[in-house]
This record gives sequence, structure tokens and C-alpha cells, in this order.
Amino acid sequence: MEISENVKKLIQTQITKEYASSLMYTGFANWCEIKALKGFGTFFKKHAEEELMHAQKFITYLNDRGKFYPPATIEPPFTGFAGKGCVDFVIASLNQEQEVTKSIYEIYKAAESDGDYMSKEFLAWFVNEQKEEENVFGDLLA
Ligand code: OFO
Repeated sequence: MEISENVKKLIQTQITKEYASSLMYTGFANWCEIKALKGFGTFFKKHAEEELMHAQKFITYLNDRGKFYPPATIEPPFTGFAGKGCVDFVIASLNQEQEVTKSIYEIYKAAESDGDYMSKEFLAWFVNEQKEEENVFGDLLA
């Protein structure tokens, strides 16, 4: 059965968001490294890599369904590093993850309402992953 057109488009947009998250975490990692905050640098670098893995997971899924992800322009969700530090980065990370959770929910809802159960099944992994992502950053601010 064909993937729902709506779900395909939302996943394409989501892939770009995952790359944007990766770019944001890469920026945080680099800033921490040059400020001799190596532990935070490693922490954010790991997150940057995870986001690339998320993007690739979506791409592989679209490929498996015979659909193409046309590379898109990536806008970093965080700019303006001057005067900012680790607490700002963790707050920005939590905000970004909450936004990503919303967009994953939108895709999940679309899959459900279009009767695209293959996509719904696939997306369940991301719903669970977002719980972990939000907890990682939320716990740092608790
Ligand atoms: Fe891919 O979950 Fe974070 O953004």
C-alpha cells in the first residue's frame, strides 16, 4: 500500500528539522569545546550525531516506501551565540525537542487519520525517543 501523500510530505519536512537540530547541537558542541567545557562539548556532539541518525532513519523509511527526500535548505534553530552559555543552550535544546515532539505528533496523527498504519507503526519509535530527549534536557534544568 502507498504511503499517504500527507505523511510523506510531513516526513520530508521532519527530515530537514532533524538536520536543523543536528546543526544546532553541533554549534553548542563547538562553542563548549573552545570555551574548554569539554564535557558539555562531548554531550552536545553526541546529540548532534543522534539527530543525524534520526534524519537517516526517516530517509531510509521513505526509501523503503519508494519516496525521495529532496535535500532542503537547513535553518539553524539557534543563532546569536554572543553572551550565551550552557544554560541558554540547554533551554534552547528543551524548546527544540518540545517543538520536534509536536511535529512528530502531527505526523503520527496524519498517519492515523489517513489509515497509514505502516507509518504509524514506524513513528512509534520516534514518539518514545522524544520522551527520552525531553527528559535529558528537562532533567538538567530541574
Ligand atoms: Fe530528533 O529528536 Fe531531537 O530534535
